[in-house]
Amino acid sequence: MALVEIEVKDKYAVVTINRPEALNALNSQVLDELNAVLDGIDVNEIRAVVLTGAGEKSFVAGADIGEMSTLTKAEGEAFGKKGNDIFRRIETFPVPFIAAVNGFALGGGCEIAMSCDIRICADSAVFGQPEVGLGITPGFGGTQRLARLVSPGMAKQLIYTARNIKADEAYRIGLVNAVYPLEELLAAAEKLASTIAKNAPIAVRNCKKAINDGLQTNMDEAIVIEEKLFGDCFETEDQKEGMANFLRKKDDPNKVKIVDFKNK
Ligand code: CO8
Repeated sequence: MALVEIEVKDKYAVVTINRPEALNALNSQVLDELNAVLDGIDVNEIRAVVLTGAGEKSFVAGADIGEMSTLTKAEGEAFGKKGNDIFRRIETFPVPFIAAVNGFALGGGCEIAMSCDIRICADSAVFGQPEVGLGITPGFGGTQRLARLVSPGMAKQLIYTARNIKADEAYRIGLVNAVYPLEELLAAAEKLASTIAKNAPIAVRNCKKAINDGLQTNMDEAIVIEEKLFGDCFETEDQKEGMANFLRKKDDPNKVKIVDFKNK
């Protein structure tokens, strides 16, 4: 059985971390399989990805504590880099990722969710960075992404105390965009993915890059990043058809149609 599964749907995919007996904890094999799944995603076919965990209890309960317990300093750093490289791939992947957090999202689980573009969760979800209670720092981007996603003060409080929070608090501090009953979560995530997948893929991709790259720099440089990615959309088939469709609609409302964007 694969530890990471991918199911391709209509222009989007659902990727499932499938190690429920260990609450989907991330060991090296899971990370390698996740990397291979990312290698296999054809962005001409798949325009959004839902990431979730197998079972009803856990999204991802962190990096594998058993595997980490005997690491040397150098091995610890290498393991951190392994996770960071993959999570950074997700963060910069040319299609949006939606984390459907269906339970525990602790340590590396919270961190992989934070590398996704959008997080929604079940009302049973639990988030936290318990690392300092294990004698380590968050090592898959938690110190960086949590401080950027919520406030630095809130990130520091959560990380220093190693306190877990429930879905309602995660929503209140802006860590997730919405909370659903568990049985409705995946459908909600897929609906979001499907909605995104209907829009012009080059434009969506450029929005992701503009937001991500712009947040790393000052406003003067950020608006130049936007200008370039905005300009990059012009002369594409999708831009021409998207705008022509609007203009046809204006002439004759009966001509309204959903544009079948080609990613060209
Ligand atoms: N690693 C390995 N195994 C795990 C993990 C994990 N993170 N979490 C759960 N499991 C396993 C348990 O060992 C258990 O296995 P078994 O049945 O063989 O004993 C099985 O999953 C079920 O777990 P529990 O029996 O503990 O289930 P409970 O419902 O009682 O508790 C909890 C659920 C609260 C989620 C509990 O399992 C728990 O606290 N898990 C650990 C959570 C945690 O601390 N996560 C953070 C890990 S550190 C991390 O992620 C750092 C990331 C950066 C790494 C950088 C590297 C340098």
